Order: sequence, then C-alpha cells, then structure tokens
Amino acid sequence: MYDYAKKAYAAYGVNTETALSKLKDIPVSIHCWQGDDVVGLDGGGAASGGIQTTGNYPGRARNFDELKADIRKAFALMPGAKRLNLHASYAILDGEDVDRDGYEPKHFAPWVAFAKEIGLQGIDFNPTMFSHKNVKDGLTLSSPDERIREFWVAHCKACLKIAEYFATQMGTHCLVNIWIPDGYKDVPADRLTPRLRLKRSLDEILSVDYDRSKVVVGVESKVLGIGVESYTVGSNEFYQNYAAKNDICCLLDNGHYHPLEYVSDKIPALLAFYDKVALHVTRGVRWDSDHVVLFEDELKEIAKEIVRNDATAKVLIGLDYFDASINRLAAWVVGQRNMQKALLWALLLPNETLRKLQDESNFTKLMVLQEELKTLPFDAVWTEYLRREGVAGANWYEQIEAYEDAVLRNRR
Ligand code: RNT
Ligand code: ZN
Repeated sequence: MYDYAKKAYAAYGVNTETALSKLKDIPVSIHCWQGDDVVGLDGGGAASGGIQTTGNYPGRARNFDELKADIRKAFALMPGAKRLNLHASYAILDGEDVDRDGYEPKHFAPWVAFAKEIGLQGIDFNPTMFSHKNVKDGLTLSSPDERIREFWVAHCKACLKIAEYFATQMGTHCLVNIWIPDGYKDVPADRLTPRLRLKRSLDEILSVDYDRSKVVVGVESKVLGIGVESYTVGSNEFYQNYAAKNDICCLLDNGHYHPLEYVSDKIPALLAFYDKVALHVTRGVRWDSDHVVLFEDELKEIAKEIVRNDATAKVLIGLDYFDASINRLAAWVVGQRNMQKALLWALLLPNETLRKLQDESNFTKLMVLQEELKTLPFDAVWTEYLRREGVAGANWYEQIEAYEDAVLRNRR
C-alpha cells in the first residue's frame, strides 16, 4: 500500500520519504492536564477561572504515580518527537508547606527525571494562576489588591527560574506560557486600568534575569470565559502589542477567538513579525470547550501554515484540551495523533506548485488540484509512519482498553 501511495504522491511531485523524515522531528508539546482533569498535584482542586472540565469517566489520575503511569502508557502510543507541557500546579511538594510564590526547581526535579526516563525531547511550563485562594474576585496579575498582584508576580518569577532549570536539564528551550483568568462578568466601569496593572505585572516579571536563549516567554490572550463574558484583561490586542514591544512571543489558542476568526490565518500574520509563535491547539464546540482535537479542516489549515512557511522551528506546537467524559488516555492519543496527521497532510502537499498557481492567478487549476489532493492515499503513508515509529496502528485503542481493565478500573 505504501509503494502505491508513494507513486500516487510522486505523480504530483511530492516525495513521501521527505515528508516522513521531516514529520518525526516536529515536536508536539503534550499537556499533562488531560490526565487528571486539570486538578494538579498541589492541592488547588478542580479547575476554576472560567475553564471547566465536564464528565466523570472513571480512572482519573489522582496522584503523581498514577499520572506518570498514564503518561507512560499514552505517550508510548504517540508517534514523533514529544515534549511534556506542565503546569506549576503539578509541583511535587511531598508535604512541604510552600505556596506557589515559593516553588523552586527542586519541586519539579521528579518530572525531569521522568521526562528523561521516557525519552521526551523537552519540557514546557505554565504558571498556574487559577484554582488557588489568591485568585481574588477572579483577578490575579491585574488585581487592584497589591498583595494579590505581587503574589502572582512572584509566582511567575519563580516559574521563570524553574523554566530555566527545565531548559538546562533537557538541553532544549522551555516555553513559559502566561495565561490569566482575569476579567469581568458584566459591563466594566474601567477597561484600561486593569490592563495597565497587567502591563506593570508583566514588566516586573520580565525584569527577572533569565536566559532568553533558553526560556521563551509567551502570552496567551482570550476573548471570554465562563463568568468573564464581558471583558478579559488579557485580550488579543493587549498581548500582541505587549509581546511585540517586549520581544516575547504570542501564544494563540484556537479556542480563544470569535468563531469566524481563524488561528490558521493569524499564524502567517505573526510570522511576518515574530521569530516564534506558540500554539495551544484545541477544539472549541460553540465556545472554548476544549474538546479533543480531531482531524478537521482548521487543524489541517494550521498545519499547512506551519509547514509551507518553513516554520516548523518557529511555531511551538502545544496541545490544550481536557475531556473528562471519555477515557483520558484515548483523548490524549487521539489529539496528539491528529496533530501529527495534520502535519503529515501538510507535508504531503505540492506546496510550491500550489503557490505558483496562486501567483499566476490560475485559481481554477488551484481549486481543481487542491480537490484532487484530498483523495490521495493518505492512510497508506500514515500507516507506514506509525510502523516506522514503532507504535501501534489502527488497533492502538485495544491497548488502552486493556489498560482500562487492568489499571483504571481499580481507581475508586
Ligand atoms: C484557558 C487557557 C489555558 C488553560 C491551560 C490549562 O482558557 O486555554 O491555556 O487551558 O493553561
Ligand atoms: Zn490554552
């Protein structure tokens, strides 16, 4: 089947071997938080701050050991280069009485050991500014209460140090992504001052002496959340301007825009100005619902913008979804495989030919060709990729079912 596919693609000038060898080196950062419904290990409890998991499928990882076991199992079914995306709330405190403003590299040393053990390429990081008593009236870095604002500034500063440690240990960059839930449910009386406070907080955080060659700082905007429908402090315009002026990067979460705004269109816009663009790939159903990533058109468009603009080293791909209504390991694997599938899809397009047709304004042929390409034997190339990566093919879910019977069912 692969030989047949190889010829079918070659007829369009596409070399499947080149595509396969590029694909395995494009890292995808996999979020740890699908494994436990964003609860974390530091006692913060269920996700709050406008984000929500729904469902109570049995077998949620309840501690570090269970989460590690689940990651080990699920990641073994994922092809390609993998990074682990951690939240600060996954600190291993071992009973120590320390709050988030006091977290240190040592609280994450067990994660580094684990990441090395299972052969991950790197670790990315996120300050956790939700699910905590110091989220006061829904506000963190933009709080008018100086004590609160300073606590979260200190937390972010601590996270930069931890990120530097991850980068040094893993020998690759560490993305630190700043997302805050701050906003208002109803019509605000002042839209500017909270943003000025956020700006001041970010300035203070970035004043820390950190190694910019190792740590990439990203800021993640959002249009609305549950309970913060009318106004979010960290809006798209706010962060894009902040990032541009302070030489950090924007993180685009495709659940965080109005439904007819597309992240696939924003990626090339930012690539015109930025050295790095970070992504949270998710799937919003009617709102930022964080459903499992499926192999859909917008995902393919996102992958195309990364691949055909030669931006696989510039776009930092991360996943961000959490479904508690289905087997969590399966959710992980489906989303990660779909991201890889979309990248393969993009790598198997005759991008130069298509670009030329656009430049020649031959839009009829462009459409005809793009439609023909949709029915090429993609599956045969994908299956060959899985075989070469040494991960199970279409029957991978049987392994998850067996794990569910043997392990997850006993978690009561
Ligand atoms: C929330 C943001 C944020 C979180 C994670 C857990 O809307 O997307 O990235 O989902 O940090
Ligand atoms: Zn996100």
